[in-house]
Amino acid sequence: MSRYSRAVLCSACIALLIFACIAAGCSSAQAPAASGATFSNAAPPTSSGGANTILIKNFAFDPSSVTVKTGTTVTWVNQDGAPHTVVSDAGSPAAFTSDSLSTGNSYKFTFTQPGTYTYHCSIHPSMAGTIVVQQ
Ligand SMILES: [Cu+2]
Repeated sequence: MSRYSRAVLCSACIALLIFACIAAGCSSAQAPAASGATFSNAAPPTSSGGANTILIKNFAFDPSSVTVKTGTTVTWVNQDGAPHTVVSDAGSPAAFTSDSLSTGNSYKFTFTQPGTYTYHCSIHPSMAGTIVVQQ
């Protein structure tokens, strides 16, 4: 009888210990999870359309004309369901050609020479845009 009650007591102790361990483990595991959330919040907004971001949507570049300073990196983000490209026209001061951008993909080009750059989508020639790079 005493052996039985001792066994019950022990298993109760073990259960308490396990519970305490889980509780302690949970609280210590919460610290890195919280810092991870902060890290993911720090990700740059790619789809909100910043000053140097051109959205590709509805088979058009939006905005179609952008003026930036020399040295600016312009980012194109494809928000269409269809793939698009960003290809400089023949007369542009510098040449750039993106890969085919599927939905959500982006392309960056840094403009190091002043001038007027016209570009188009090689898949849909009616899609055209202009980047004016000022000194
Ligand atoms: Cu296109």
